[in-house]
Amino acid sequence: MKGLLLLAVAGLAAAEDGLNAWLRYAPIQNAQAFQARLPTGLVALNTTSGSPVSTAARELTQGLGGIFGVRLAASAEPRGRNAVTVGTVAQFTDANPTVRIHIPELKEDGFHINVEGGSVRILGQNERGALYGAFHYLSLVAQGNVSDFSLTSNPQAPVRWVNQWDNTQDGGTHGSVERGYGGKSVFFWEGRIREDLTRAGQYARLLASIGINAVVVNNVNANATLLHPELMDSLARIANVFRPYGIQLGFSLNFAAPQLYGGLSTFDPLDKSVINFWQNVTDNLYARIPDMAGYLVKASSEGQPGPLTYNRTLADGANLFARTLQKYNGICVFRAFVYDHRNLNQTVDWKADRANAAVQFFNGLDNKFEPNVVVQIKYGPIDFQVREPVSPLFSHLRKTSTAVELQITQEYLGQQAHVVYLAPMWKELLDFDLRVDSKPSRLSDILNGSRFNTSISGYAGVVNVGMNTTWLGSHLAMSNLYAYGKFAWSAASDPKDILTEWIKLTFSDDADVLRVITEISMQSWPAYENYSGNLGIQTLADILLGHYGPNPGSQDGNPWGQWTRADADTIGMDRTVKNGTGNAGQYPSEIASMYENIETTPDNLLLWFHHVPYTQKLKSGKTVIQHFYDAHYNGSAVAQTFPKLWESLKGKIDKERYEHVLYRLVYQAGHSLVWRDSVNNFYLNKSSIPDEKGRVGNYKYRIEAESMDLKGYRVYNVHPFEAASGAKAIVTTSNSTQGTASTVLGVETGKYDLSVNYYDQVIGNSTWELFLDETMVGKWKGDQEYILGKAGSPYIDGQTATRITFKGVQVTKGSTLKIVGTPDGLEPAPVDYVSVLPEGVID
Ligand code: GCW
Repeated sequence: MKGLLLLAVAGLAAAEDGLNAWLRYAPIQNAQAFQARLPTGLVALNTTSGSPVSTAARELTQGLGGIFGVRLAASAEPRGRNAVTVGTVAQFTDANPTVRIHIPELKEDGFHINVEGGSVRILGQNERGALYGAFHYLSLVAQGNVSDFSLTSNPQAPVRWVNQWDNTQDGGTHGSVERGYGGKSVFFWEGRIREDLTRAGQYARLLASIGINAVVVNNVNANATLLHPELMDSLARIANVFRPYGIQLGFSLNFAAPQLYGGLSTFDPLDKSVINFWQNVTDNLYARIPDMAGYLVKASSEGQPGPLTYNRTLADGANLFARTLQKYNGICVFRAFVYDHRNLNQTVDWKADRANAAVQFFNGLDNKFEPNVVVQIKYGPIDFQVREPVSPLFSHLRKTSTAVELQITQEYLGQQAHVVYLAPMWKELLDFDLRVDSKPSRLSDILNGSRFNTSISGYAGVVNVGMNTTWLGSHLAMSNLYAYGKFAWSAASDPKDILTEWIKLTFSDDADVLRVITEISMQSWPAYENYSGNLGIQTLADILLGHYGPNPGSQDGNPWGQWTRADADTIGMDRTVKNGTGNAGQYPSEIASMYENIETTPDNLLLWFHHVPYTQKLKSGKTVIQHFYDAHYNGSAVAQTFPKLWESLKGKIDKERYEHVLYRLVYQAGHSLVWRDSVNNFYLNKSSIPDEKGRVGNYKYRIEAESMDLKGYRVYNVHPFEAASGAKAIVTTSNSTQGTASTVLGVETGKYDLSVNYYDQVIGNSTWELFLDETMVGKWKGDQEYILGKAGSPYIDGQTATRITFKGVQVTKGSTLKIVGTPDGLEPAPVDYVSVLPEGVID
C-alpha cells in the first residue's frame, strides 16, 4: 500500500494500456488521510451472481481497494453502519422494515447516495440504478471527494443507447467495424460471434459506468445471416455478458431479410408472410434474450432495402417491427438517415438538396408511428460534419419519440488520429432552441420528452470501439465516449467539467496534467473546424474514399449531395426559400427567417445556407476567402502547439500513454498543415484571389522534391493537385529501384528544423533516409497504417500526406541534403518537399 501511494504521489503511474479507461481505481494523493472516513464493510442487498447489484458490490470492493487500499468485509448487519450498502430502494426497505429513509423521487434507472462518514448508502430505483450509483460514488471518491453528502440523480431520458457499426466479417469495403478506428470488432469474427467475449464484458462495464443502458451490437448496414438460429444462440451469449452491467442488447435488422434470408419472394412490409416472418424472428430472439432492448433499422438509405421499394411509407416500415416487439416491451428505433444517393444532380437542379430529404420523407407521418417507435435523427441534416445546424426534423416530429444520433467515432473529424474533443459541439447542438411555435424548444428538451410530451426519447451514440486496448484507437479520444454518457444522462452537463473529471480519473489530478489536457481538448474542435472547413462549408474531407484527409473537390459533382457549389466566383449552398433549395424553410418560422437572411445567419453557418461571392464580407469585416485563408492558418497553428504542451507532461504520465499520445499529436500537427495547404491552394486556384498576407502558394522555406536532383526517382503529378506542394511529388522509378533526391542547401550555417513531407500509403512500408552530406539525420518507415487506426489509402493524396520533423539540426551552408527512398511492395517511397525551417518557424 505504502509503495503504491508513493508511486502515486510521485506521479509515476505504472505503464497503462488504456483498457480500464476511467475505471482505473488508481491510488489518489493523500489516500491514507481519508481512511477514517471510509467504509470498512459491505452490504450487498442482492448477492445473486450476475445481478447488477452484485456487480456493484464487486466494483465497490475493487474500487475502494484500488483507490484507498481498503478491504471491504461483507457485513451481516442489514443497516451497515460503517459499511457501504448497495441495492434497490425496495430491497433496502425489505431488509430494514422498521427503518424510514427519506429519498427524493427516483425515476427509472435513477439513484440516491448518502454518505455519512463511513456509512454509505447507495440505492437505485432499480438494480441498474444501484449499479450507476456505485459507479458514481466511486468516481467521486476517486477524485478525492470523501466528505459527507447526499445526492439524487435521475436520467433525463430512457433511451441512452450506443450503436456499434460492427460487421460479422472482416474485409470488404469497411472491414470488421465500419468507420471504426480502434481495431476489430469485440463481438464478431469470421461471420460468428466471438467465443471469448471478455472485451464485450469490459465494454459493458465502461458503458454502465456512464449510464448507458443498451448496445446495438451489429452494423446498421445489417447482415441478414445473423438470423440463423445458431447465431441467435450466440447473440444470447453477448446479452449474458451485458446483463450483469444492466446493459440490454439491441439488434440491427436488414429490411430485406425475408427475401435474403427467409426465402420469401417479397419484403413488402404490408405483406402477411413478411409480417409473420418478422414476428417469428422477434419471438425467436426474445425466447433467447427475454430482456432484449429492441431493434435498430436503417432502411431505404444508401442502397439499403426498405419500405420505399414497395411504395410503402417509412412508418409502414417502422411499424412492421414495432408491432412484433410490443408484447415484449421492446422498441423499434428507426433511423431518419434516409436520402437518395443515386439521383441527386446538382448540375440540372439548383433546388436539389440532400439536407431536405429527412423532412420530406417523414412528411405527414408524425401521427402514423406505433407508440414504441423512436425515430433516430443525426444531429445535422447531412452527415456528422464539423459544423451543421440542428436537423429540422426534430421540429416536425411532435407526436413521435425521437433520439439524437451523435458520433463518438470521429468519422469526418480526424478518425482519432486528430484530437477533437466533441463535447463543446454537442453542447451547442443540445442547447439550440428551435423555437417551435415560437416557444422555447431546446433540442435537449425535445430529447428528454418534456417539449412534446414523448415518452421514449433519448440519445444514440455511434461509438465503434474495437479490440485495441485504447478502445477507440487513441487515449485522448476516450473523453468523447465519457462525455457522451454524461450528456445522455443530463444535457445540462458542462463540457469542461466533464473533461476535468475524465482527466482526473483517466490520468491524474496533477495540476499540470489537468491544465494541459484541458487546453488541448478545449481548443481542439475549433482548431479542427478552422483547418478542415469553416463558415459551414462542411468538413472538406475526401468523401469518396476514407472521409479522412482533405479533398475539397470531392464534395461536388456526384450524387452524394455534400455539395459546396464552389466555382470561380462563388461558393456555398443556397438553402434559402426565396432562391434556393428551401431548406431554411423547413425550420420553425423564427429560425427559418434567421437562416433565410444573410445578415442574421451566423457566420459559422453562412455557406451552409447561402451561396455568395468569395468577396462577401463577414460580420468580422473579412471576406469569405480571406477568412478561409486565415482560419486554416490559425487552426493549424493551434495544432502545432499540442505536441509541445504534451511534452511538458513528460514524467507525469506513464510512458506508454505518454508516447502513444505524443505520436498522434505530432502526426496531427503535420497533417493539419496538409489540410491548411490543400484547402487554401484549392480555393486560391478556384478563385484566383490571392491571400492578402501572401502566404498561400508561397513557401519560402520549402524545397520541392521535384526540383531536386533525382536518381531513381521521377516526378509524379498528384491528384488532387492540392494534395502536393506545387502539385507534384516524386516516386521511385520502379518498385525495386532505390531513389535519391539531393540538393545543395543555400541557407546560412546554423540550427534548423528539417521537415520532410512524404506519403505513407497502405500498399507497402517504404524506408526513407535523410542525410546532410554523408551524415544520416534520420531514417523512418512508412508504417503509420499499423499505428494510426485511421482509414488507409493506397493513393498519393491528402489522406496519406504526412510529415516528419528533425529538430535542431546543425546545417552548414553549401552542404548537400539527400533523401534516399527505398520502395516496398507497391509503395514507391513518395516525397513531396523538404522544409528547412529556422528554429521556431513552422511552415
Ligand atoms: O456517414 C455515413 C457513413 C456510413 C454509414 C452511414 C450511416 C453505417 O459513411 O459508413 O453507414 O453514414 O450512418 O448509415
